[in-house]
Amino acid sequence: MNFNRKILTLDEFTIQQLRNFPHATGELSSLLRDLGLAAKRVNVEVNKAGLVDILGDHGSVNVQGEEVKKLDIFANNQFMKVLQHGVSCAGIASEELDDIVVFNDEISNQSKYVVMFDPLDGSGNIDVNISIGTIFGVYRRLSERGTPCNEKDFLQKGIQQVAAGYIVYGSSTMLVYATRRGVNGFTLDPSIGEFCLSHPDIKCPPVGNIYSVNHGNFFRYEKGVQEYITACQKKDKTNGGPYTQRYIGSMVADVHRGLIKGGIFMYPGTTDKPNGKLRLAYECNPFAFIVEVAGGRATNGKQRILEIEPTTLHQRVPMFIGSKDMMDELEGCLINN
Ligand code: AHM
Repeated sequence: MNFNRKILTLDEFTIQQLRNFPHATGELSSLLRDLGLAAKRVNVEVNKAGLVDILGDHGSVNVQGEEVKKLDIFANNQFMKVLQHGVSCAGIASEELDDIVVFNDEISNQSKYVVMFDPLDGSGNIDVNISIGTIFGVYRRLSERGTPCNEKDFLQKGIQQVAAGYIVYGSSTMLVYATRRGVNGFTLDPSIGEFCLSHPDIKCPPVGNIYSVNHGNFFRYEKGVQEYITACQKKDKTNGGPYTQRYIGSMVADVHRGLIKGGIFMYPGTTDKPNGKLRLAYECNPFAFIVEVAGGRATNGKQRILEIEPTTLHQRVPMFIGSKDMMDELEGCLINN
């Protein structure tokens, strides 16, 4: 057998990281291993989606008033169960569930972390074979260990995250996660069923040439946003333009591209939906954490995403995220209008 010694799996990597912290308990590594396991299970089903009868509307409507696909439910259950059976998570909140789930058993009550996730973001793209993803944020619980976790543990500012990450189920499947120490990306090698380190120490380029926004809403955006979009279109060769517009409609894929290549992703408020569409807890905060650690920025147009005080589990916020210089230019337009 040809053994490639350069390969470092997700588990090996997180264990190596532990060596930098002599007092670490390994709970975060174990949590990341659990999330990786759930991701592999979901990946198998996503890849089979066109073949089996799991594809299509499940018929029910989630707490956001959106149609739920079967794969959403499958993914939700996989992440929830794997975390419940692990030793590091006291409870979860999910886009698919109205309320938090408190695991409340002997082991879980001793666990250090709670996890918030969107099990399958961009699920409208399942039917047409376009990238979708999972997003997660990990918080140290505020409630006392030994007791069940509670809602306060989940209503922490994004800045309190200890780790955040996403999985993109695309042309290949990748898991990217950040701690305060850095952002690292792992590509799933299907031949061995392991996430292998493929993108060490990701840095978001300070500028890119792609802007990503739903153009159909242009006339419903505030003036400053319109001005920035127009500026992207008007750039010429002297300032790296004109920028290219790309919008997959899967935030995970759109922001992932910006993180790797440089770029900006926007989901602004509109005249009819001033808070936009994206959820603070399990869409915006994890990405804001990852992109900031990588050197980029994320705001709601007025305030850093990570500093927004959450009031409810499923609250929505406008989202602007990406390369630092592009975010600075956007803010210039927002302030002037
Ligand atoms: P979802 O929770 O229904 O999957 O919606 C979230 C997705 C994001 O991934 C994406 O950026 C956005 O919705 C696209 O919305 P729109 O079609 O309004 O542009």
